Amino acid sequence: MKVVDLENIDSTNSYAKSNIDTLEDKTLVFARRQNSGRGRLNRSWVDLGEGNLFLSFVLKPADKYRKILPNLTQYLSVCLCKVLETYGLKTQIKWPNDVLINGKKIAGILSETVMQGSILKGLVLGIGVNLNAQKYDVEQIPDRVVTALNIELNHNVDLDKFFNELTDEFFKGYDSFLENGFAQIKQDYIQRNCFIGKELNVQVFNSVEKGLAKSVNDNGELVLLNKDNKEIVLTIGDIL
Ligand code: BT5
Repeated sequence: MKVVDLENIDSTNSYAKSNIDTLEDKTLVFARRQNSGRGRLNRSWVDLGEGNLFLSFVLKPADKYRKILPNLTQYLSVCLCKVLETYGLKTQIKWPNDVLINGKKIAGILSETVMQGSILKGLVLGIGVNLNAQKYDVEQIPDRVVTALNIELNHNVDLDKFFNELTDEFFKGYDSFLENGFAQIKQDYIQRNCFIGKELNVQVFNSVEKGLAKSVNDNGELVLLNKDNKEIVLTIGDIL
């Protein structure tokens, strides 16, 4: 496992994508500061100062594993929960991969594939975790109620230690996850969920699907029951 350790970069995901040809499988692109972090759908990821985690995993799995690649964000969310729990916190997962503490967002995950025609050149799995932030700064983030690990614990957190804990947890089960897919983590995922049994509105591209969250199936998809008791199976979306 190689680490590219950057002082300051626009986005670790952008760096990894631009350098995908020269970066080996399982390289970690890590930056101390990130000035144009990206979320999904052109949203941005705010750098809350020194001591926060900005990391991208560069993964080049064999083509036969292609169908489980979308589940890697869910795998990473479970790994993150396990690490956060070692700090004595209770974690929750909001489908597909939001990790919450006391209902507040502490991390974000962005998965991007790099293709050349129909050939998969690699997958860039980026994660930002708020480890050391000021209360005032997290309150400035729009649209979401946000927290940071130091705020929950009332003391600062060692970034390098957390980096090692998260990457160790990730690679401990990564090879077997490629073989087993979502089934490997289904139980760990479901036991932390905060949405099953609730009436949800889920934004899927330009429409909103409404229904009772029934389950997450073996492919990691969200199963809703609509008002006619019909099942709607969602592969992607944002719970509103
Ligand atoms: C995400 O997008 O949550 C994925 C964020 C991924 C960030 C990492 S950092 C390393 C790597 N390099 C990158 O450039 N990106 C990845 P999304 O679900 O679209 O959520 C974005 C929303 O989260 C924003 O619109 C804000 O409401 C909120 N947000 C922004 N910064 C935040 C922060 N530091 N902590 C918590 N929430 C934040």
